Amino acid sequence: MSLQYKISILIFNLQNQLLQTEMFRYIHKCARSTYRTIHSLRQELLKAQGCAYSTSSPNFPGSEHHKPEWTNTPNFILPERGSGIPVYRVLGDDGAVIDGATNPQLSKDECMHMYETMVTLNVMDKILYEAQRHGRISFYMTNFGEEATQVGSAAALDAKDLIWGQYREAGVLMYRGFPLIQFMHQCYGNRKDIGKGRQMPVHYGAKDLHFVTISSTLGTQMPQAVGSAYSYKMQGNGQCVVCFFGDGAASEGDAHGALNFAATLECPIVFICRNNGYAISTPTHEQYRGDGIASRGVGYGVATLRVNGNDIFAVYNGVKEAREMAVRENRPVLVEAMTYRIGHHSTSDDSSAYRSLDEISYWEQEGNPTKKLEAYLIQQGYWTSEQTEQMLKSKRKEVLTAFAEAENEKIGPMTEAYNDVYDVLPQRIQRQLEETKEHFRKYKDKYSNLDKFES
Ligand SMILES: Cc1ncc(C[n+]2csc(CCOP(=O)(O)OP(=O)(O)O)c2C)c(N)n1
Repeated sequence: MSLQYKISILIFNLQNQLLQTEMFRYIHKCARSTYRTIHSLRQELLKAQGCAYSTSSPNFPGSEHHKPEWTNTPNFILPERGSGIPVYRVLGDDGAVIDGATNPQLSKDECMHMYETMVTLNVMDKILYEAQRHGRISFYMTNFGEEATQVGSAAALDAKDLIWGQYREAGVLMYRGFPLIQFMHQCYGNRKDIGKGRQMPVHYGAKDLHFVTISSTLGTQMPQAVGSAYSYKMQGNGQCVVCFFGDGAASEGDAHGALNFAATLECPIVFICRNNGYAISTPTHEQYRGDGIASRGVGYGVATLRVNGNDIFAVYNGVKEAREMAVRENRPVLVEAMTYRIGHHSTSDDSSAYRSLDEISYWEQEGNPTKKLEAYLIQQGYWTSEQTEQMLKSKRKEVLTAFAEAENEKIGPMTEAYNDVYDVLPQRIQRQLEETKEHFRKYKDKYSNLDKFES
């Protein structure tokens, strides 16, 4: 390259930088003057509404949304005063619709789809839990006790609404039609697993069913869900985003960011908190001291409802209304579903170390969401208890068939551990991949299980 050419490039770059600096200065100037105009227009508007600073009412900008009054006594707001946010219910203990409550009037087919999903989920949980105990899969988490919260929500949503889950929402995915065999492939991490066997069991995901892949780190899905809801708002696609999380995850900093961003950016999102009383061994009284998670929604300016999470119609009505509000008004809504985690936290947990068997059996009997819906179905003449036995038998067969198929499937090729780290395989990772291949060629005889992998 000639010196002359180098100098001309240098001059060109310098000119370019100068131009950019000028441009940025200009853009900044414009933005500042636009902001000043908006600010003074807003002040004019406040004045016109009689909201200018005055001694008759405290019009601080920090409290403009709620228009408080002055008070001459230092009255602290005591959180323990009052009786707590009420729990919305529709079904009584006997499975009949309570007087004055709204029956969602779902058709027999709709009710049966819900019920069948709850029963299948239960059967799948029992089989996969046992499979883990026998060491056939590495890990599992059951959904016992939370079937109505999951299935009732799924039924109330549009099939294209985007779901971000925590890990205990398999019922939502099942209701949307995720095949049993795919649950099994994921838990076995075999070559037919959509996630290519890279994550722990129960970390499902299904692009075609608008269900974002689960990841283990608590709370991270919450601000991400808000971001996608903001994008849905920009697109104006009429869909909303739904974000599930537990009472424990609600203590993460991400939960705060998510609720606050959702409120201030006016995003069409429904947050569904599964308040099941525990975060592993931590009971809710060690998790928080406020009125559950619902009371926080109000603090963020988020429309909030607390429902009986064991009552499928209460969950259905609540989430349906929440969804409509979120889409219609571009606003976040929080639904706190009160329920109970009947199973252990996961297969790595023995919950008898921190809670009594009496407590568990109380919720298994009294709060059982599947039994409650079944009682309703029997009253409607849609179902008989004899049919339950038959259904359990045939679901068991279906689950076991899928289970055996997944168990006999090969694991994907080892090379899959290197793909998808980036969109395109960088050279340095390509080199590692070649080294791994070479390693297995050289030391084939040192490994006893290579036949389980696709080559
Ligand atoms: C950031 C982070 N901290 C801790 C953990 C470990 N952990 C996994 S599940 C869990 C409890 C979550 O409880 P909750 O949100 O109430 O959901 P539940 O299991 O009751 O459905 C914890 C602490 C984690 N996965 N991520």
